[in-house]
Amino acid sequence: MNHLNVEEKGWIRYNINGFGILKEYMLSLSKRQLKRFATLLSGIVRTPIYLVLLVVIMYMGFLNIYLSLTINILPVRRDRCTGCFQLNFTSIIHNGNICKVRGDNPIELFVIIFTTHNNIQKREAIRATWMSVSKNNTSRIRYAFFLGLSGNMTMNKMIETEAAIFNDILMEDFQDSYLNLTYKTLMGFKYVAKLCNKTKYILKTEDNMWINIVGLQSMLQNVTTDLDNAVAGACQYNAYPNGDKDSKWFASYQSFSQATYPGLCSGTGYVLKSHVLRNIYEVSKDVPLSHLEDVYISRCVHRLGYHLLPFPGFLMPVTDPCVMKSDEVITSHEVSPEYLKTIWTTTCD
Ligand SMILES: *[C@@H]1O[C@H](CO)[C@@H](O)[C@H](O)[C@H]1NC(C)=O
Ligand SMILES: *[C@@H]1O[C@H](CO)[C@@H](O)[C@H](O)[C@H]1NC(C)=O
Ligand SMILES: *[C@@H]1O[C@H](CO)[C@@H](O)[C@H](O)[C@H]1NC(C)=O
Ligand SMILES: *[C@@H]1O[C@H](CO)[C@@H](O)[C@H](O)[C@H]1NC(C)=O
Ligand SMILES: *[C@@H]1O[C@H](CO)[C@@H](O)[C@H](O)[C@H]1NC(C)=O
Ligand SMILES: *[C@@H]1O[C@H](CO)[C@@H](O)[C@H](O)[C@H]1NC(C)=O
Ligand SMILES: CC(=O)N[C@H]1CO[C@H](CO)[C@@H](O)[C@@H]1O
Repeated sequence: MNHLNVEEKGWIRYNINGFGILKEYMLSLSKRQLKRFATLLSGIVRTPIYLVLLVVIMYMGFLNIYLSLTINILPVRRDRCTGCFQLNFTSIIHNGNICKVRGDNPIELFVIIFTTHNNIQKREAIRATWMSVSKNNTSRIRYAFFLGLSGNMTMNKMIETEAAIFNDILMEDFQDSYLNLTYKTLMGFKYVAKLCNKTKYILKTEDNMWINIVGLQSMLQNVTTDLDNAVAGACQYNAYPNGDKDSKWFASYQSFSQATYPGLCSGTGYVLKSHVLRNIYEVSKDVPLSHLEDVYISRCVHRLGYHLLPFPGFLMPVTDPCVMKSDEVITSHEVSPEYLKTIWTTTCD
């Protein structure tokens, strides 16, 4: 499967170095544009304009400014494709009952929680605190933990045992790893689209989060129609691809060819309506893989003509338990299992 669906593209890289600044720019051109650029350049070389250019360059040399150009051709990722990204992983732990409702009582919120094998205490704390409102998946709020396979069969067995006790874990047969998070996202979206399609809202989050469900419900009352064509959360419009090879968020120019991402909503917590999720799931087949799941979702959102809706309260710093339970905080990142319990048991006025 060629999920990246690459095509060849030309790159012009130019550096400006002077006045103590070093700037590097990359310009992406299709092969045809590159050819035209080359023709233009050779045209210039044959005319007196070339002299002018030379003078400019010399002048800059005098001022200690260097300009350098490199041109190369690299394979880059296409923005769209037809049916190139159809995941067909198999379910190892399945549970079609989580969203079963008695009578005509629709589910208000389904929470997709990313987890991984070792995070037993995190799952335990979430069940005991903010997700206890699901009343073991019988209330109008439901949830499931999502993960892939570990290379360690003992760990997979432990998850199966845990899943048999709590009935709240789903596992598919892709390798569970950071670079496979987009698979996990689409696994969650598929579950909701296929087996939880009567849900009004969906929150996608992770197992190291504090989620203020009461605050979230208050927010959802405030933004109900805004969410008809949007995904809301800790969203930003301008995010730059991380060029640092040692970073967890590194994205090579090949995997992402524009200078900026089309914005993104942090994968630590975003909300959307059921039909928006379903449409993202459907369009994902035509959007080549990006291993950064929040970037991937943003691409699908843009492809559908939807937008990102930044909302206050998402991804707030960890603070006083009573602030964590107020409307000021909807999600908070890297909250320990112990602190989740502290927040949960603190009584506030
Ligand atoms: C999944 O799809 C790939 C190609 O897209 C195919 O080669 C493979 O056999 C499929 N696997 C299953 C389990 O259907
Ligand atoms: C939920 O299920 C767990 C284990 O199955 C049980 O210990 C707990 O009491 C149940 N909670 C509710 C609210 O039913
Ligand atoms: C597999 O996981 C188990 C349980 O966490 C651990 O005790 C064991 O050392 C692991 N084995 C390997 C080869 O990593
Ligand atoms: C992602 O999952 C696939 C399917 O299990 C596996 O082949 C691949 O090696 C995984 N990639 C990473 C980076 O873990
Ligand atoms: C909606 O979910 C039910 C199971 O809850 C499933 O039988 C049905 O096929 C789903 N509908 C769609 C359009 O996926
Ligand atoms: C929703 O709106 C009400 C009334 O304006 C406000 O008091 C409340 O804090 C808002 N909720 C959130 C989560 O922003
Ligand atoms: C924790 C827990 O008990 N979860 C419930 C989730 O939903 C299933 C339905 O599949 C119930 O059987 C579980 O009890």
